[in-house]
Amino acid sequence: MNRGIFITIEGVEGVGKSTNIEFIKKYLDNLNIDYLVTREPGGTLLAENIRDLLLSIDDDSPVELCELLLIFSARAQHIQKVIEPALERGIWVICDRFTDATYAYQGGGRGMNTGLISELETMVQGSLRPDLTIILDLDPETGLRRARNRGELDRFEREHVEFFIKVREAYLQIATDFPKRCAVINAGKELGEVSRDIALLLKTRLFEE
Ligand code: Z5A
Repeated sequence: MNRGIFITIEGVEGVGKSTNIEFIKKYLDNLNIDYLVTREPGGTLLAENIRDLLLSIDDDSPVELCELLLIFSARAQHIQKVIEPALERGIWVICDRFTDATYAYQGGGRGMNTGLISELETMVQGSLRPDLTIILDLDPETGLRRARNRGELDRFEREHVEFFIKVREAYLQIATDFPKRCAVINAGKELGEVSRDIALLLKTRLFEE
């Protein structure tokens, strides 16, 4: 049996990941491909509890190193319990954020040492890397406007726009550094156009190579 394909979706706040994952699900349904959709931080009971700790706002918010280690703790659980078993069984995994988010948010946004992130990546993931990473690109002000229409803000959503500008720059740098794995999609277009661009990308990257 062929191993499943591992696809990750990334981008700044409110860029439309959840919306476009719904489109990807329909696309794969039409092709009768077996897949599961999951997210980070999260994807297992324990990892979702860690997510709550990371996003909640209280009097003892995590220091940067604590935040980074919590993210990789959740990831270790998620990989061993959900992602790897699915891929081994030939099931495709569509993941809303993965380690590129750590490079972008903790590395780019917070300015943490990317060498440390890379060491943790190797420790937690071994050789596991996504087969395809879709980076939805949007100016952060538009993304924040979209996201903030939804109501109460979590700990990340309260960051200033300058933080998200650095996050976006880090994502675009990742796309430049890993052109075979990553593709940048302009998420500022009308939703139907974004979906069409994603469909074309999936076709060319996954079914024509
Ligand atoms: N985080 C981290 O720091 N380090 C890590 O390693 C990881 C994560 C893995 C939670 O992530 C936080 O964790 C995240 C970074 C941190 N915080 N931030 N920022 P999350 O992915 O769960 O949270 P999120 O970024 O806040 O996702 P989101 O707000 O759910 O955004 P989205 O899924 O990208 O957007 P959406 O819900 O699909 O769309 C937002 C709205 O825009 C919605 O009303 C749509 O109808 C609308 N939309 C979507 N597309 C369009 C277009 N094309 N035109 C117009 N309107 C649109």
